Amino acid sequence: MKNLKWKLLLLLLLAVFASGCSGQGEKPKDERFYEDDVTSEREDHIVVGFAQIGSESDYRIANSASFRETFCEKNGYYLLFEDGQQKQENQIKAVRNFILQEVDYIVLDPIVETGWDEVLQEAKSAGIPVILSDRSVTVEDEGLYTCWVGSDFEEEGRMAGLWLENYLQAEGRDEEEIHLVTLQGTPGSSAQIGRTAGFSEILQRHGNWNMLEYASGDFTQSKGQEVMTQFLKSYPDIDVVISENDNMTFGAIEAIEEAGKTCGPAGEIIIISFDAASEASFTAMKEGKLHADVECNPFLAPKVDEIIKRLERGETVEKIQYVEEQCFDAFMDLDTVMEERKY
Ligand code: GYE
Repeated sequence: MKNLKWKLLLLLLLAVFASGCSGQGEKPKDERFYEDDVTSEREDHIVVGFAQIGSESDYRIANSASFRETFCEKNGYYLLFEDGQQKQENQIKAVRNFILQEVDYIVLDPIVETGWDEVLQEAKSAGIPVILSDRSVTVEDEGLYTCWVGSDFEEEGRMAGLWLENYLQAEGRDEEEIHLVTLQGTPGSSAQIGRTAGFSEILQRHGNWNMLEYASGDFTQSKGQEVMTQFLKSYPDIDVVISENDNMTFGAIEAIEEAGKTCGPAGEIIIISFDAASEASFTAMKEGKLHADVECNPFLAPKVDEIIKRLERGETVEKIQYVEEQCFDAFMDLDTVMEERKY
């Protein structure tokens, strides 16, 4: 009898011990990956791999800063930041690397829209959600990414076109033959495709608007300056420059001044830009060198953070999430605009 009691007690202890250890043979996902090279700090955080495009513009610098600030350890994240140096192949490598590292989420800012099917399929097969930020992709299966948060680039293009329409009308030039050139962003990028398409919608409404040429300045100041210099050589009678980002605009202004011409409300050529993401854009408007600037909000990381938190709680998220934007111009009280602006 006494013996039986002890045996039962022993069995009970074994059962308790076994249940307390259950699952210990198999380490959680993050631990398996990080056991060699990663400190315990990472284990307690949500690991996010961010495949950034590069550092081609003021927008991009602000966008990277937004990610580094938001996805910090204090906020519960461990951020793996990869700079693609303006090359899609580098971004694809970065995504593959994130998959190998078994990150919890991948955030991708795709330099161009096409060419992502394969690597996104790999992420999907690995069970890693992909959030697109800023630019988007064109893929066969929309299920290859969880959602996209960014700007409505077509709407931005339309805003630029409508601004020009109103301005020319106010100046009494709505019947005049108007010669335009466009400095485009990186060919095939969402920002280039959308802005060109949106502006072209308004362009088509005006038989007297003559678009002389589209050429890419790749969203950089140096190429913007180079292309504008060529435009000025080819066309002596440019009335309007549409420049698909501010850094190309800064280059274009230099090219215009070097050619002995002037632009902005204080000059001859009308110039319209996109981004308004840095003080320099407002300075150009205040100095009368730039007419209008359509805002493109680079502070997307808090939105992505919100999305990840929702996914962590098992909630569903909207597939496309646009940020709100507006158009600024040199005729506004820009000091007040800047003071009241959230960023
Ligand atoms: O306008 C430009 C940057 O994708 C919206 O990329 C972004 C664009 C932005 O280099 O300045």
